[in-house]
Amino acid sequence: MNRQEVVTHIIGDRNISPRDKGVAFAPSNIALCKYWGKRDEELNLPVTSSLSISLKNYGAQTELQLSDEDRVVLNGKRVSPDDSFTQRAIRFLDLFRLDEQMRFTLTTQSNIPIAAGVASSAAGFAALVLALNDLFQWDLASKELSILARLGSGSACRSIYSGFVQWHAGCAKDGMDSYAEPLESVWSGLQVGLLTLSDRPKSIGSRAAMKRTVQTSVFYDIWTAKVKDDCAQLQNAIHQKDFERFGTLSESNALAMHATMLTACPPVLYWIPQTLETIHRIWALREQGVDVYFTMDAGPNIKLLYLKETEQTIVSSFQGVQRIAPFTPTDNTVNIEDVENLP
Ligand code: 2P0
Repeated sequence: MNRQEVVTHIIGDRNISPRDKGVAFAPSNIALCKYWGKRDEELNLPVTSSLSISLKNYGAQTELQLSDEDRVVLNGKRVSPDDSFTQRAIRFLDLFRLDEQMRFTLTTQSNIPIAAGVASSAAGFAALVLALNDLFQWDLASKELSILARLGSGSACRSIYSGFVQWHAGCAKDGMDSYAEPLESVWSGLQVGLLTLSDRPKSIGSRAAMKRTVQTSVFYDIWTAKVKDDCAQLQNAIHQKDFERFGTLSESNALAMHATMLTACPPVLYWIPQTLETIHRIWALREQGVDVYFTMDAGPNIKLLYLKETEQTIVSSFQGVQRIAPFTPTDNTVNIEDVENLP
């Protein structure tokens, strides 16, 4: 199956009657057990399962309307049709047009601290799928929405949900068993701290980097075995609220992912000197008895994991840390002041 066939299979013969506009919010997410490598590039099918935490009210608020031409508006500004973001969004929308004339205006407000290396495509594609569901009144189940979001960007399938989320790798060729589901656990004291160490564009995108890793890293098979183990153990640690275990596993998983990149050919290294300096600072704090761990994605920035009771130490030890409380009750909308205050 290709992407179009998956979409047709899911939408089926639903009574399609677009309303004036579709609106939706989706949170960004950070993987604790990472997705790094695909078994199918067209359908974004992963080699392994992964586990993430959604960032509450940090994400993308999207509005989708039928219009006379395709337009993409991001944080109040029209994005050029040549821009890679616009092209990716329009290619995705191509999968859902009812006829050749159908055009869309896609308006997205994002309050994700993009400079901190939090993937914006995950929240963006998840919000777009939810907005399509609203526009066309498909009334799809979360599992189907998750599969559609995956076709836009792999990690977007996790951004359909809040809280802890597991993406099942699946094994079917058409990917119908590769979707995300929320875990029931709530961990109200858990905090995520975003540390922006560099806002420079990365030398290689994650899509190309993961492909190179799968093809050339001699560690890749070891990585897939480790992920299986880490995902299972992380679920236990979350269930038992064992923070030391949770932090140790998340940190180890992120470091192992970077080890597969280092052993790719040519190697991929996202770290900068400040990355290493910060890791040493985190480890020194732990030596002093402060419960703080980290995770990292395809970039040089660091995401701290800590509990509410440690917050004061975190704030005084890491200047400029952006604090996110994934389980604190808030209303699930984008705070426009945050959008305006983005760097
Ligand atoms: C993750 N990352 O699990 C991992 C960890 C980056 C490091 O998912 O090609 O934007 O659209 O499926 O989802 C980033 O990759 O890649 C990612 P595509 P995606 O969050």
